[in-house]
Amino acid sequence: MTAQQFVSPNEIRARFSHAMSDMYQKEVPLYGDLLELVAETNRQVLREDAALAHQLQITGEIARLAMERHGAIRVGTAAELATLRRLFSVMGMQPVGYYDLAVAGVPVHSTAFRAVHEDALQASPFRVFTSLLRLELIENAELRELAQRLLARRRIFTERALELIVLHEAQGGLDDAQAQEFVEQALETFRWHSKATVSAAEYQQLHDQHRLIADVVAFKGPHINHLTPRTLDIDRVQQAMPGHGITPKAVIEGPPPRRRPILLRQTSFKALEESVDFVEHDGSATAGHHTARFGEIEQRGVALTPKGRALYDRLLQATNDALQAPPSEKNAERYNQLLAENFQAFPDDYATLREQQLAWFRYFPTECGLAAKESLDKHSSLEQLIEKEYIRFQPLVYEDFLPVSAAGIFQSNLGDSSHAQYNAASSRAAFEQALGAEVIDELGLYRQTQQRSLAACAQALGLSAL
Ligand code: OOG
Ligand code: NI
Repeated sequence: MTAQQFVSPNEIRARFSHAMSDMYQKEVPLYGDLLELVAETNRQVLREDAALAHQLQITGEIARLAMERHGAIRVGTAAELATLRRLFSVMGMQPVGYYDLAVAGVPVHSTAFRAVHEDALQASPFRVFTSLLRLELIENAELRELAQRLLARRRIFTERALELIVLHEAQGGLDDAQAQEFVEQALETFRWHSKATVSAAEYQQLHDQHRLIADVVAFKGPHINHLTPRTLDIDRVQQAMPGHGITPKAVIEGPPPRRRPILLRQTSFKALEESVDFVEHDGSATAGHHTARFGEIEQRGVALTPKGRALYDRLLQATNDALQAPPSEKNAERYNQLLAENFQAFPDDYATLREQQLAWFRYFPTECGLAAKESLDKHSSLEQLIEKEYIRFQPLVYEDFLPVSAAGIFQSNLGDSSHAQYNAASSRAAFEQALGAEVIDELGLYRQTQQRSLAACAQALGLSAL
């Protein structure tokens, strides 16, 4: 088979993302309502804010906005995680970043599977936040063994999905029919199963240890627990949610509202109580409930350099220290006020963010730069070319997640009562061993994208380098 006959990983990812969204819409109808609300709000914002519309046109984000989603799943074993890595690889998704959530009282550590090159992200920005349960954090030995037994027994991938992964690895791609079948088969892993694999009593035991443990261990597979569209104005959607029968959590995670958004802001609506059947040891079924799946929206802003990220982390920490309690409904107003006050120290215009090297940018040659190509001083610096308006810069969008925010999203769906304490050391090496690969450093990816945009400018303007 020649490479020409293979469907590109970008195309498989786009098809999968679409299929996943269709499936989740059927499973959780409220998600469909949320999609409509977000799409309508995005249209309004683009109508009102011509400058933003122009910016998204130049960066290309306008074309991906309507299809942009992230999902989240939780798995229980190293083997499950390692096979997921191979499954996502068929779709051109690689593990980026390490997130330790144990420090925030959630017994998991995570990575995000996503495309890594700006062209691939443009084709389909679909990402999946993927968490591995840290069974070693279950103190009760008996319960830990029960969890291990249950996990060892289950098979979360279909036989055909596994075959197609192997085929992809052997021949270097999938043809159209194989790609189609792969999408259908891969989707099965993420489907919701209302029939649990445990008895009602076992479920209760797992649940009492931590709700998350029951969610991971008591079911056939790692059901997708939310799918998140990207909005251009999260405050507006948050305010409109109750009018559409959707109740959001008390505070928006991440930075405060700004003129120039940075990183990521997120809010979710509470997990739904769903009917499930537990399986008793005599084979009979017991009706019960489980809460797992929820909805979330996000607003993405410019990615930060290590210096910018350090400033962000410091200001967020100062806010939480001043609040002296986890943000909740009770202290939401004060939290928002403290957050806004603290973040006044974070410059809020792109020129300063760039000058102070707090954020990443992409550079583009302008019309007049291209027109002046022949007469350009070949030794011009980037700053001179920007000054002359031969080159302009646009924010490079943040493609990743934030550990404190992710913990807040987990917590809001596990109930505020489950603020556990774990003292275990962060364990990136153990995570990578389970994954069977190292996670990619996201900062390197942003640096490369910025660098490629400079190289493209130099080439377009006939300069040897920039
Ligand atoms: C993942 C929660 C984190 C986000 O967007 O930060 C997350 C989960 O609940 O499994 O999705
Ligand atoms: Ni999420």
